[in-house]
Amino acid sequence: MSNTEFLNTDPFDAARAAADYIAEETGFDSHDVALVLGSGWGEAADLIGETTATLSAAEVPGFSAPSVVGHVGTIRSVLTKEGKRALVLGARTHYYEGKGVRAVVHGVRTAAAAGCKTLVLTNGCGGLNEDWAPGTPVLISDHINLTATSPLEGATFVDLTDLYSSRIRDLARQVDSSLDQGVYAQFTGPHYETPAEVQYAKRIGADLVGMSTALEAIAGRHAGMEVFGISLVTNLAAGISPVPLSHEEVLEAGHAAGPRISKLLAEIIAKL
Ligand code: 8IG
Repeated sequence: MSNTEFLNTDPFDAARAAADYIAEETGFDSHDVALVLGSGWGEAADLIGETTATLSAAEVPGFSAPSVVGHVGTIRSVLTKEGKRALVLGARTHYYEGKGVRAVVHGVRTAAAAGCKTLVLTNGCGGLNEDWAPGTPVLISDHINLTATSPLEGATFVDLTDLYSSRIRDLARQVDSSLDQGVYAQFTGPHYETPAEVQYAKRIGADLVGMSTALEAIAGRHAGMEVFGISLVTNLAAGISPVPLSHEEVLEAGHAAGPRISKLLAEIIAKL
């Protein structure tokens, strides 16, 4: 069976297989908190603690190498100063890769199977609020799933009230009281929005637009984890800013904000 064919079987069996592999390779049967690092957040793992094992994502059952420049294809086991075990997923599969929703949430399900009780989702995204300069971190308070799909299959009716833990958002604001929060709309991408779509997102209540996170958060809640989401606004969304978007600009904003947001994330995780 090839590495990703695992996902054609039961997705929870696939997650179990991946978690077993991770336990074997890292030497730890259980992890406490999972972190998914999105655009701009790649350096964060270094400040969280000591990396005790680094796996290439492509070697772990059901995972594949990332297809986006700026995304890191590793899975790391990190020991925090507080003695927590963090599983750092540098390799997110995006819906636009066309591998299906099971592949998108495989990392989240693997984290749950590895014992993680907390799921920290980070991303780079577009901002609708002009006060948020590129490089501004924003807490996710809720989401709007515009992908027209779900990671859940069958009659799986999961409540998503307070999906994004208000407890952890409060902890984050203890670290930095200036943190704003907003509603994240997940588009499928990979194209950025048109200005009209950005206006639509604004009218239906979105503050942030991106191509990840919502599907993962749903899978995380379904798996019983406490979910925390934080976005890095790397660009003003199309039409909000007078200049066109570019992936280079996104990488640059992420890079510039890197040290500050990494420290922020490390301090939040220390408080969990
Ligand atoms: I980074 O402006 C990043 N990701 N959909 N729109 C969407 N995704 C993004 C954006 C953006 N910026």
